[in-house]
Amino acid sequence: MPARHNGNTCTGGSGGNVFRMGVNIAYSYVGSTFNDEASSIIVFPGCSCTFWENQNFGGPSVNFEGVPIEDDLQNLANDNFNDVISSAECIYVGGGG
Ligand SMILES: [Ca+2]
Repeated sequence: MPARHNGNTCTGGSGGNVFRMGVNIAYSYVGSTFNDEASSIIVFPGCSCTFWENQNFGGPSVNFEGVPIEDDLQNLANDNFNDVISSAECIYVGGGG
């Protein structure tokens, strides 16, 4: 079943350690569990999420717009962002889901 924005979070996933980000929220540090550990992320339709290599929104960044595709899984390795993200921001832009 495709992931869906549920009004409370913009990212999620299934199984294992899942980093769930709220809507219209930014984390200057994603926390020790996910820092330099995330390999993939699900961005729900209607959300726009940006991830930075360094804390405090520093260094290179990558942006994902949630689209209603099968499972919405974004492989961070495709953007050379595997195991590097340290800060993140997600906003709800609407129009998805
Ligand atoms: Ca990092």
